Amino acid sequence: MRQCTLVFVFNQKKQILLAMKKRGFGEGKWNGAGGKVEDGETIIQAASRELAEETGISIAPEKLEARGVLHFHFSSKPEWNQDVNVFVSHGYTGSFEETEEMKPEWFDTDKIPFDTMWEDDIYWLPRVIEGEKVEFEFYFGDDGLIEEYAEVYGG
Ligand code: 6OG
Repeated sequence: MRQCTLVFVFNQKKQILLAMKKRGFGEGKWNGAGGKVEDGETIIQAASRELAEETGISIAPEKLEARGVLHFHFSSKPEWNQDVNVFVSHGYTGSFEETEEMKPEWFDTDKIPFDTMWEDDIYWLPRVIEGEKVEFEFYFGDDGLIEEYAEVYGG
């Protein structure tokens, strides 16, 4: 399965950095920063690179904490199928900026805009924020909504 990354940064006020995706897959949704792992890089190197490209924030790969994997299946668009490797970071260097691809913003963790995010996020993001590691399978139907999902234990 294609490997992708997704990074959530927290600041000293315990706010979470989300970015509005301005184009491409997931356009119009708030999400962490991330993208596809390229040939010749590790998953964690890709996570660090995508975060810098999309938000201007630098976090060394070794400072990213792995928080699990989400397996996404799209029945009518198998080319979208992907494993999304989730990371968090407490603290960062540099300042974030709006880029061509994303508009980043801090949110209080009790005010996360789940209604303008991917439908799956409500199942796992609160647990990642609480410090857990998660693994889920999500199956999306033709209408772009979740048809079925399951938690993977002991993964
Ligand atoms: P690019 O195509 O921009 O990488 N992604 C998802 N994130 C959430 N929260 N839910 C989903 O449910 C997702 N599917 C993909 C992974 C796509 C970015 O979008 C994330 C990548 O960070 C279906 O290179």
